[in-house]
Amino acid sequence: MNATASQANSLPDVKIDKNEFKAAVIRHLHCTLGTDENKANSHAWWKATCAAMQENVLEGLRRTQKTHYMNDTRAVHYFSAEFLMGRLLSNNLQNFGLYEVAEAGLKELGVEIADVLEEEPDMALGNGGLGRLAACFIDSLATMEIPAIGYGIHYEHGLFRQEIRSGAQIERPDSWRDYGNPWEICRPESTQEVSLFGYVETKYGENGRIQKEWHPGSIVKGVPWDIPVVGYGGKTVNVLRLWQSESSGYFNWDVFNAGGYVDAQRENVQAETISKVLYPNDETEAGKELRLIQQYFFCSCSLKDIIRRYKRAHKDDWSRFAEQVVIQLNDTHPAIAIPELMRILVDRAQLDWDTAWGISTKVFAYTNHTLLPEALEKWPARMLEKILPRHLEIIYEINHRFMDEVDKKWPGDNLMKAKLSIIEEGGEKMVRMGHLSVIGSFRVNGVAELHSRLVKQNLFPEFDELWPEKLTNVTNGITPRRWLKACNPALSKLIDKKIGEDWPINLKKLEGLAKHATNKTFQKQFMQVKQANKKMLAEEILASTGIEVSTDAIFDVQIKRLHEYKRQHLNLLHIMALYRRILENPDYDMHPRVFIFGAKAAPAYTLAKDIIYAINMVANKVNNDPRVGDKLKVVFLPNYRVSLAEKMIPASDVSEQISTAGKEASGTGNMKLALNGAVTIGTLDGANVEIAEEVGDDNIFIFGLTVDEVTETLKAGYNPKDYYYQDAEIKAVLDWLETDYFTPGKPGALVSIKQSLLDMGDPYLVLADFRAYSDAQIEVDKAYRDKERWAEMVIINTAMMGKFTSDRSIQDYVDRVWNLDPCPVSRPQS
Ligand code: 7GP
Repeated sequence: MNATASQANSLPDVKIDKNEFKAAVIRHLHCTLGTDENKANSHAWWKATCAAMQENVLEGLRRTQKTHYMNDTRAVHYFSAEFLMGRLLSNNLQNFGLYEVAEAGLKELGVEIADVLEEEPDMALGNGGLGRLAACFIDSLATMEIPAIGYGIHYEHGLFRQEIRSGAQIERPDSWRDYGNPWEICRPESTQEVSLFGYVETKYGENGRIQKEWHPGSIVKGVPWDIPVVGYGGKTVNVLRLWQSESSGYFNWDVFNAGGYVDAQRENVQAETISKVLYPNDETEAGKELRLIQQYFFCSCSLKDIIRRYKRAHKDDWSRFAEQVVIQLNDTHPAIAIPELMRILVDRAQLDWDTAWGISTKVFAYTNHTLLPEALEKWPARMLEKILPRHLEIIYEINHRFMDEVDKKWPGDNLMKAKLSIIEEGGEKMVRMGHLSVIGSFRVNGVAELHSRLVKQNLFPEFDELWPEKLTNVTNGITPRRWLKACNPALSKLIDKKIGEDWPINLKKLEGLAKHATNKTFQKQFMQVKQANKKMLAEEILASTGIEVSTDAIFDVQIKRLHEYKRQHLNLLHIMALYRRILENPDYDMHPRVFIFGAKAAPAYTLAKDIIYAINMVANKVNNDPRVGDKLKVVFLPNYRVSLAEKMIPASDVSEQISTAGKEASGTGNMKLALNGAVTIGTLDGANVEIAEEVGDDNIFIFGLTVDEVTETLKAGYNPKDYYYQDAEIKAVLDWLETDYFTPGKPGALVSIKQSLLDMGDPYLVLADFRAYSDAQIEVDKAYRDKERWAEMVIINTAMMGKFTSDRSIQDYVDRVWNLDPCPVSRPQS
């Protein structure tokens, strides 16, 4: 069955009226929280409202699980080390169609729903794009009524909270569940045990077969917490299952007997550290033992959970396993699941290797999210040998057999073997998790057309030659429920009136807005919504930074993790250039603009932190310079996170997507901003290319070197100093960084940025693209000043984003990777 067909009748249909809702909230205020209406603060109202909602959620969950069990359906299992969920209350209300009911009900109780929603801490169990994509995908899976389960880690602390002190980033621990989280349910009955360390014994079985037995050095427990995932319409409620580590009480007797009492205890403490914190790295490999243990921990728990469920229906008959189970690996972080499944099938279930491999390679599919070499995971073989000795043996066996295959295709070609081997030789022996993932999966995808082409051409060309069908593309998407309907209620209502209410599950319908793009009345209505959203953001900016901004200015937004390849510093250099132009010519002709940033830097990424510092120092100077007035403002909003994105995106006029071509795999913020009527200024990178195709060249500002030009420029021996000496403005701006103009009394405090661009070779071609960027910004300025032209561009952007719903991405996975059917869950007749 086609998944979209089943969506047709999945508009919200839960029938609860205002009075029932109020009664449920009051009941929970009294009976769950032990307080009452007179005493309750916003936090208590939030918890009571969640508890009232959770009644519907859990009923939906029960019914969904029963339906899936009865139908013994094939299901997709989304393995991801990150799920960046954000807040759930508003989303769950929206998806059940109860938002207005709750709003009105709470109002009658004397409570503003906005205050209640603000109480919820973000579930920030992810770093950036990869984690948020996983969250959008499980929303779509539930909405499309596809049997699916997300598997990950129940981090005690999610991504750090960012504070800005004297301009610099400070990391504070995140504690999203300090006072309990109302959505999650602990399932101790489904606890799993995970083995670590130890050694492997080789034995001979009865049939003379070699048997391997892993004697682990320690065992930890994995306790699952379930977060219900409510689909739009409230019919299917899937589960996100997150594993928390606990000590198993298993005692390391060897260590103890040898007198190592403290060491033996330490292992118990270590057990609990496994799920303690999320690694705050984005696009960087974190080569740490604990990280490998985290990865193995959640993969092992999840596989055992899947197998337990499978065996309930199929006992020891493994022949149907690959028909029932597909596992999507969200990047290589869960790649260790491949040898783990092989271990279970070969060592435990006693299948022969070929049968086991036949099953395993029909189960796994892998998504690649980056081409950056520093993000391609590799583990020292030595580390694997210590932590997972049996898995290393299995990886060697997989590799050995694969090398035979390579030899058949390229006989005697040892260079080719070295290139394709899972094991990287030379220095310290390393296990390449990307190669393992490609070899162990039946399908591999990139996340945008351009990126997938580069995966084929540059990253895995020989694999593509060996298995021409394996590498493919699935362009990313975003859930329009959270990223338009819930975060931009005013625009959503305007769209409802114009084209009907079912666009959240059929986003292509937005195209119906295009024919009104030149209609004056509609333009006015659309821009009034934008203006109102800008006013709300201006208040937020004032409250959190003390900076006053005019809503008549262009709100120009760059929100994403801080990384050199994303080039926030290109944006910054251009801001400095504008500042200089204004100082040199007080009549410099430009429409007032507010440049707004949101970004976290990995704590160990010094240059990224320096860029945050520089943005804040420049902001400080510019915002307080009377010669500038309202013409130019710079704002860095601290602690960028999902809930802040939900406030910034609806209020944005310009979307900065300015990565070096070939570096941003896709981007998803670009889609969210365009969907909410921001116009993109961007390079031909990632999904920008596809956004440009959808909106047309007149409705986007494309600039800069293309992928091919980047390659040529570097090949020709790129010298950033040529740009420095030839472009007086570039020189002046870079030299400015060396003075103490922005950092009084601290000359040189911003010099690392200049050094990275001049002395370190400007690896991301900031200077090469500067002039083109600056020229494109002049075009943006011109376009904005023509109110009608701008309104038309804005409407066309919203209208043409249909392709980028995550429902379309999921449909692509369903059709071309997972091959499964939706399983409709019907509501009881009331
Ligand atoms: C990101 C990519 O940088 C971004 O372009 C893409 O839209 C997103 O994944 C979703 O596919 N990658 C990460 O967040 C990341 O950590 C390292 O990649 C593996």
